[in-house]
Amino acid sequence: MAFELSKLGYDYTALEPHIDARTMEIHHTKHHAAYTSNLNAAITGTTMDTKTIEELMAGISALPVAVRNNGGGFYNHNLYWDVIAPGGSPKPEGVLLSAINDSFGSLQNFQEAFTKAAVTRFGSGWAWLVLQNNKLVVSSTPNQDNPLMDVAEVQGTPILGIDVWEHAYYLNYQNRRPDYVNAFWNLINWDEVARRFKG
Ligand code: MN3
Repeated sequence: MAFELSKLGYDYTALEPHIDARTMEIHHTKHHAAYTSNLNAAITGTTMDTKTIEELMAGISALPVAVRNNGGGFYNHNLYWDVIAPGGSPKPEGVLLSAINDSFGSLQNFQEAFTKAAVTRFGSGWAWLVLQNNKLVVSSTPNQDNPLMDVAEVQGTPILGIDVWEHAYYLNYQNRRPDYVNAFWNLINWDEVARRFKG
């Protein structure tokens, strides 16, 4: 079963000025497309071919590094495109907001923790909001790892993620990763984060 490159629910221009159209187009049609095709190349003709992406992630320690890197890249970008949207959506509410308050004390505390994780992740990687045993935690992972992987320091279900590879922001922000992370708050699709929280 070949994995397919997802279609975005918005145009490449739609996230401007926070994320520019050229970055979006290259990120989706080059980077994400390459992870997808390289993942398919790594699993085709093997017993991995029948697994879901979540099943592959859960057993990643026993799988080839190409599946870790490209399967992670496939999964992570699918999540990333879904948890951002033009104009974002209103702040979290309901059970998600309650869970954020319970776990971090306040929405502001969570935002500070997530921003810190994103800004301080050394080199390429991701920062996450993770559902772990009915609690929310912030983590970060190197490269294309994610919290679904059995090798992750913090394991659980990612419900929000930010790509901090330079390819996600360099054309617009150059070395200014903190500016990109700050802009990300304007784009978060809290409805989608809440949907993932409820599972
Ligand atoms: Mn990326």
